[in-house]
Amino acid sequence: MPKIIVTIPTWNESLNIKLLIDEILALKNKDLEIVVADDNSPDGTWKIVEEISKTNKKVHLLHRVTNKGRGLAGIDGFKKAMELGADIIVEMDADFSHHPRHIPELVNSLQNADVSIGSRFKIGGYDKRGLKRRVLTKGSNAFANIVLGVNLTDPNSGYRCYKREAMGKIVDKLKAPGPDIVQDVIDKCKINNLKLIEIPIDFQDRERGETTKTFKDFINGAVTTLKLRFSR
Ligand SMILES: Nc1nc2c(ncn2[C@@H]2O[C@H](COP(=O)(O)OP(=O)(O)OP(=O)(O)O)[C@@H](O)[C@H]2O)c(=O)[nH]1
Ligand SMILES: [Mg+2]
Repeated sequence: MPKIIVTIPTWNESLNIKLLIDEILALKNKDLEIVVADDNSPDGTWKIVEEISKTNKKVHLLHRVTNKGRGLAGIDGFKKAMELGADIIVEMDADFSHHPRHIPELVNSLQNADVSIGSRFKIGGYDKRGLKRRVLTKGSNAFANIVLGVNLTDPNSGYRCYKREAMGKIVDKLKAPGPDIVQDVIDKCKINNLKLIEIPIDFQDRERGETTKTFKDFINGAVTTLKLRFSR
């Protein structure tokens, strides 16, 4: 069976991370492992993962102490998964917005694609957040589609699944330090002609822990998207 590695970037997710790891392991896939890429979170998220990893060899901690950032941690998580011999790499958030129950479907859909994306807006999917966040995401999605030349219902979704070969083609080219990593990945997929497929997901707002997302992140995402397009 292919080896699946689920990568999770974390910043202050002490209220979520153990629950999430338990849910992922409850999928009972013996070929599945987890890499948590934590930026030395002040709330001790990394200590929780370190403890779990001592008794469960399927759980790996990437304890980052320099270059904090959602994107940089995500890239390091991908590299670690490649090093560990992943055939398939999943990336997801730690706050249960991305529920682990979608992992099997994302993995199975790679039979017809190089990369699969969990979409909040494909028919059958659902975005349970408030109107303001939905409108911002939809606007940002439309912008990414036009500028990067893709046609996806949710190009900004951070719930994704990659074949090893696909990840091998893009990982060394990724540079975005922050949440703009989602657009960077789409740009590299497009440049490398990777086949993308979308799977509807139920997306819910975080219930525990605090948001790190600011309006500045949305602006920065748009600026990065333009820079990516014009540096092709
Ligand atoms: N390693 C690392 N992870 C981060 C950083 N910032 C955010 N994350 C993680 O990236 C994922 C997405 O971040 P969120 O804060 O949930 O961002 P969001 O989903 O856009 O916004 P909310 O859910 O409203 O908070 C979560 O697992 C965070 O813990 C960071 O600087 N470093
Ligand atoms: Mg979130």
